[in-house]
Amino acid sequence: MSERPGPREPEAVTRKEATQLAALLHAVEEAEHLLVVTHDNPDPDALASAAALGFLLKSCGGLEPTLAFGGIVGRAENRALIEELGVEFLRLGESTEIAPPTVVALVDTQPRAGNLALPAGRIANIVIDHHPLRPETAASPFADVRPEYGANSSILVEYLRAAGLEPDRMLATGLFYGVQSETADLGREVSAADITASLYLYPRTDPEAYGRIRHPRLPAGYFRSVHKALEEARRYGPVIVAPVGRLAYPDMVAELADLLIRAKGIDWALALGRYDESLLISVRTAQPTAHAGELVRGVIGDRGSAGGHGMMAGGQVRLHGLTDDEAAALTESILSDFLEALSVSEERPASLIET
Ligand SMILES: [Mn+2]
Repeated sequence: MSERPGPREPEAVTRKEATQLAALLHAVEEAEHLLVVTHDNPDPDALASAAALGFLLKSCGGLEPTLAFGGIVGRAENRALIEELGVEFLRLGESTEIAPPTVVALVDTQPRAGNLALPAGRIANIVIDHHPLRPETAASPFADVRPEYGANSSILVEYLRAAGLEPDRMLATGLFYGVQSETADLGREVSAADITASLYLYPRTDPEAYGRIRHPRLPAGYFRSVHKALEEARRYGPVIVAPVGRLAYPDMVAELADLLIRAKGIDWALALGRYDESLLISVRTAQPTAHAGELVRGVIGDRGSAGGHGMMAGGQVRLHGLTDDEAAALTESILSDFLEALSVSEERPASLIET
């Protein structure tokens, strides 16, 4: 009988992981300060990754990390996550200055990703991400990009283990939630590494804290946006689109896309809405072999920025300086370009909830 490889021992550290860790620590050897930046309006995977890298480089590199992002966190689950993690995040603005001796690390994003508040011209010294590799990342002295990983948090778990560092309950809970939310409970774009990370993390979590993150109380704005999305949602064959107008908070579009992709018979869900001076777009697909990121990049083109994975993606288009009518026209044209790209522009729209 041939030997089959069993499930990987969560505690086993491979030589590759040890080498990666050594290279990462080498990249911060001369550093005095560390700034860990993740993408704007960060999701749980991004927040947990930032907290984990901060903990790692504080413990092994002796650095006092500042964690930061641009935009805001609106989703109640993500706000609860930050609270449970018990770490401070600095909000980066366009005018935020970063002193030169600071080592900048990006997590769950890459240089010039579009939704990143890193000042132009500032090189990221460290990049740890699981989105498709961007050419600009080649300029970073240390880059570890693994698009085959469902969650960036799973990469960070490997670094912690390689360093022999035990995450405390809050960090383990945050990382566990990061992996679960990013992979729809290990059901979307999941890799063996995400499962290994989850098995490692789960016994270290605080189940009550996890419950508080997973099932937070929701503000009225959430219900208003869901109500509006359900009313506005139109089906074009297997595609559902929901233009929701003004958003209560930016990450609401992702929340709505996650909700709408659960509709029976739907292969693609698209939610879009306005926040501040931007049109925000979130896309989900139920097709494991799809290329949602490429689709969104292709449709938005030079009208804005976009990125994502195979089954989830997002983008933003600046509406700055446009009148309400012009903004509405641009939104309509983006919407119809999506329908075109998904070959459903000939379909007759039908309401989701009215029969
Ligand atoms: Mn991620």
